[in-house]
Amino acid sequence: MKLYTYWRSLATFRVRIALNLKGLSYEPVYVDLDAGDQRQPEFKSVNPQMVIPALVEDDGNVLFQSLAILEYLNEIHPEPPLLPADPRARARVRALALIAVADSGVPAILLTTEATCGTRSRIGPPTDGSVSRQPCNRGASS
Ligand SMILES: N[C@@H](CCC(=O)N[C@@H](CS)C(=O)NCC(=O)O)C(=O)O
Repeated sequence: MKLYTYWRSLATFRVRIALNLKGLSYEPVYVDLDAGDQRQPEFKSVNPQMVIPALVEDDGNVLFQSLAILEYLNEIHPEPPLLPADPRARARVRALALIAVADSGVPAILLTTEATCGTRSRIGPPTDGSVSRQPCNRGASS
């Protein structure tokens, strides 16, 4: 298997964790997001969505979207399981996963930051158009 990956990709990190938990070996293929390699034809032919992760099986089958990859890996390699046995616990794990995968835009980051840092006033869309690299100013008051 080949995993298209990059060091700062949280979505790919999820897949790497699952592969490692299940003891599955893979060949990493690095896609330099900072250089824009995800938009090059070589990678676009692997995943037209131009995002990582992409997991390519030995027969050439391409999997994409981290949660779909996790579910697939869990189905073909059930041990150790990625989900708990209890249905309510499974729902909770799925909900937490969906926060990360589906709701990780600015509003979710603001709410998460408020919950963990006690304030949301130190984070928000910068007014100068830049990207904030300061996710949490723990303990700071507004
Ligand atoms: N929902 C997707 C998110 C994939 C995604 O956004 N990947 C980022 C890296 S974490 C990416 O490749 N970004 C490329 C870009 O922004 O051009 C998943 O969970 O797989």
